[in-house]
Amino acid sequence: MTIIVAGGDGFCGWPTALHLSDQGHDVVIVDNLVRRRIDEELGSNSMTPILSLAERAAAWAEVSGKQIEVRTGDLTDYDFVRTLFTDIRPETFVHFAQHRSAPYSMIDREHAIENHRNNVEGTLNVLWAIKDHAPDCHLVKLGTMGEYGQPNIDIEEGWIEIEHKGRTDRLPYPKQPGSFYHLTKVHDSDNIMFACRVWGIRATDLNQGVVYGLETEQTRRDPRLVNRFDYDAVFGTALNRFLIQAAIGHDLTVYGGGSQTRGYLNISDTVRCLEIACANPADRGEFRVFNQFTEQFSVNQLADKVQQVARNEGIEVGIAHIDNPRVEKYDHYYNAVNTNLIDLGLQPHLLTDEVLVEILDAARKHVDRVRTELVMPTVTWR
Ligand code: NAD
Ligand code: USQ
Repeated sequence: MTIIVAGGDGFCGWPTALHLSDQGHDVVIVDNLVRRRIDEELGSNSMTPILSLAERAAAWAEVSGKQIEVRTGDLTDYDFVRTLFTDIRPETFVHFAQHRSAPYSMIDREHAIENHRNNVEGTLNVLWAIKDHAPDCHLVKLGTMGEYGQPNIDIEEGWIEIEHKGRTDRLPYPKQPGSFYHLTKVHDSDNIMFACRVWGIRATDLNQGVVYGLETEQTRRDPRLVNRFDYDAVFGTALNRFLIQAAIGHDLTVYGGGSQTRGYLNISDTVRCLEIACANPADRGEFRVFNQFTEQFSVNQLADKVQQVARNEGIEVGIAHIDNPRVEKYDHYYNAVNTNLIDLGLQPHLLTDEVLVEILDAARKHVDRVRTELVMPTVTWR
């Protein structure tokens, strides 16, 4: 299959591109490298030293004997997107290429608008290019579990049967996202659903939970293939941040009460979920939603696990309950369905102590690269 992986220089996109290439697909990475520029804007860096995208792709060719073509360009530039589709004629378009940080979208008005412009406009360009130039192409789009918020009922996979005044319908599940970033994903889902209904496009919306981990089977093959590893308060995510904090001897930064519960998954499962979605395309006109996470944890549970595993490794680390920079629910009900990917063959890598130790060990190798002033949050929701 010819697959474009847009956002293929990022944390999820790079290992996914390698995994799909390893499976024998013809993979083309598309990325405008904005994430590397945002690192410069924030004075931040990946904890692991990552090569340039061209050097990474060359290293993969050397290690695997397989070529990944790289195209540098911006999904908000329609001429670029149209040319991609007319040149490459992809059978699948995997879309990771967005600004993905909730705190980044909450910095100020300019960042909120840029977040919406980048994410919503990029997806609209892809939809129009599919309609006009590759109508059979399967769009595999990364959404987020955060689209749903934390309702006081079970979270279904995209749709819910509603009975109202004696009539019933299967309707899109209500959305209550927690940041302007998460809102961009809601707008994308609506736009994609509309395009499927009106133009007959085939699409899968992967509502992914928080991803943890660093390496996958392919990135482990050579140090030059290492994945990026974010630890700062803007792009770093909960569990990875806690493991890195343990490695550098920083108290674990639990925001507020710590009972906030989310769905989580290992990066090794992300790449497998993408493989499954690509191999089992949606039908023409079908807008399909998969909830892509494997386990649910509260922030307190994650902090306790990390503290315990660090202790077993000889590291004493405290847990700090700091003022929550965000506005979010505590002690809420959370029970989300995630059966679609499992039914298609996903075998989850669960969060065992061994998994935690591997990530902790990786973090311990690079402690000298951490800029400690980036660890505490500075962006607030209020
Ligand atoms: P990332 O920031 O590491 O990677 C995103 C990549 O997209 C970057 O390389 C960036 O340069 C590129 N990009 C952004 N805008 C672009 C544009 N307009 N044109 C071309 N390239 C562009 O993020 P990630 O963690 O790999 O996340 C990938 C996707 O998965 C995002 O859509 C994100 O919302 C979603 N997701 C991530 C997580 C997570 O925990 N990391 C969880 C759920 C969903
Ligand atoms: N949290 C802490 N301490 C920290 C960091 C986070 O307590 O140091 C808490 C947050 O308050 C929140 C939870 O951990 O309750 C998750 O926060 P996060 O930063 O790990 O994740 P989030 O902002 O939701 O965003 C990440 C990715 C985003 C993706 C989302 C999936 O950056 O791209 O969409 O996870 S989900 O959460 O399912 O929406």
